[in-house]
Amino acid sequence: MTNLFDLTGKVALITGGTHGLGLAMAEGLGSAGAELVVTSTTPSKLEEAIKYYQSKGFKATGYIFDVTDEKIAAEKVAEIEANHKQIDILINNAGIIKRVPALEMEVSEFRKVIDVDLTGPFIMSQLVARNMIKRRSGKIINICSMMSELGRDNVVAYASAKGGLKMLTKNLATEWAKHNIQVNGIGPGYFATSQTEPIRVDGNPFNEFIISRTPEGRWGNPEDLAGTAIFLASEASQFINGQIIYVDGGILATIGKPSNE
Ligand code: GCO
Repeated sequence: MTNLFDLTGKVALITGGTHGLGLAMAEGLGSAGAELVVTSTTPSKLEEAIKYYQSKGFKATGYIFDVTDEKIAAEKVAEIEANHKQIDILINNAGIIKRVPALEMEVSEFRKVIDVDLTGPFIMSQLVARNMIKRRSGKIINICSMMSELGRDNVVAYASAKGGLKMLTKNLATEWAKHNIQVNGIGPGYFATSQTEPIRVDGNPFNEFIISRTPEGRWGNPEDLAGTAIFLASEASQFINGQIIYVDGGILATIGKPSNE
């Protein structure tokens, strides 16, 4: 039986793949044989990430551009396809969060989060799908969130974007499955990354809350995501479409339990 999880010969484009969850998923795909193409808007972070991937023996290239700028993104995707044969796998990982009470959030702040976390994945998916459709093959993986399913104080824009990203995933699957493109999502639970650092500090009530709310009793580690990313990027998931796989330590499985248990 061939190795269904082998990504040798595949080109994987990971947006925001310079740190945290993006880096962990990129490293997973690289370890499965994929060539890595990573985007960022921060040259220093990109340079450091590419050096890291190359130190692991992966073929890795970086491109600086903002996924919300459809004109630049179109130029860059064309450049990537010219330089790297084709894009077999797209991981829409780039995202931002703004933690502000809904009543205090500036509309401009709301729009910015929606633009990066939802419009950006739409732009990138549309751009890579054109040649995936011609080749009748492609994998698109959208990085959703617990907030694709649940609300929480102070993340109204992020939750709205991630809820939308879940439905973007289902809708693109509906339209593109007939072209043998699999469009799925990964919903990370609460992971120990720079994005969650402010709410993870010892003594922060939210830190204890998440640990108590997660049946596995811990924050996720970025490497906990690599296997699911490889799975959804590989031949092992050819008949999976429009699904969000939650890698959450069990959070969504439970209502939780009283603190005295
Ligand atoms: C927050 C966290 C979450 C996590 C993740 C959960 O402020 O609630 O940052 O948004 O990052 O998205 O799935």
